[in-house]
Amino acid sequence: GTGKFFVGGNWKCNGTKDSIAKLVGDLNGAKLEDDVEIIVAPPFVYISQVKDTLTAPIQISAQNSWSGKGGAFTGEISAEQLKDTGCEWVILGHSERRHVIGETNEFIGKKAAYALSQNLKVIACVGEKLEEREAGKTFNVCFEQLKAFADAVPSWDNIVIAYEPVWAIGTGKVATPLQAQEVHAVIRGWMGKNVSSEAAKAVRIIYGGSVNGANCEELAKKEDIDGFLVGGASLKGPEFATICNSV
Ligand code: G2H
Repeated sequence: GTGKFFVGGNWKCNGTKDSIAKLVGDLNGAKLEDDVEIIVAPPFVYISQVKDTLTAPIQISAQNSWSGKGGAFTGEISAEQLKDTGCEWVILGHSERRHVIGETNEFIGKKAAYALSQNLKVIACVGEKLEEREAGKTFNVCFEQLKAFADAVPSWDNIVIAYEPVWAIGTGKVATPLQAQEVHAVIRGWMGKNVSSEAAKAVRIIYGGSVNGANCEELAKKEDIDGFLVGGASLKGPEFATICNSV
């Protein structure tokens, strides 16, 4: 894609006030390259703490958002509230929300459209489960997930696509650079056919799933890998900085 290399730290449901203060301190002290766009996604309750203490050139993302305007939706957080607390991004369609919480393609599409309407940028996650890969369905699963986003959103200008094969998430089993590149190229091809050739060229497609300081450099060399979404390794400041600087 055109645009800067993009690295996201998805902290998931981890951290305490103290551990997050330490992590933010490490990020503030890290040397981060200028030619990379970096975001971190803290749990909702720590977003304000991170916003108030982060001095490094890092934007803040949420890990989820409600599918419409706020109101009587107990336990949900609206896109307006995320903007109000200083978030610029939201991660949607993460496999943990799809497969642990049970969010559907359609619901995720609706969330993406609403987030964009409130000027939040979206990290749109797609990826196949192990049995789907083994059954030769990887591309079709990704296409269905992409189509649900495409059907719902007016434009892909403010979307980064994250390809995260479920079998590689938190397992230590990273996709090989070839495996990741293959799917990224196919996703770009799908964008060309189903959205526009301009969007296909411009969109950044980042890889997620057991990325760490040791495997990031080889992955980053691949033509269609435009960055990373990092879980476990993003909880360690120095290692996350290494990943940010991998290109
Ligand atoms: C994939 C990734 C971050 P991890 O979920 O979104 O997590 O790097 O721990 O596999």
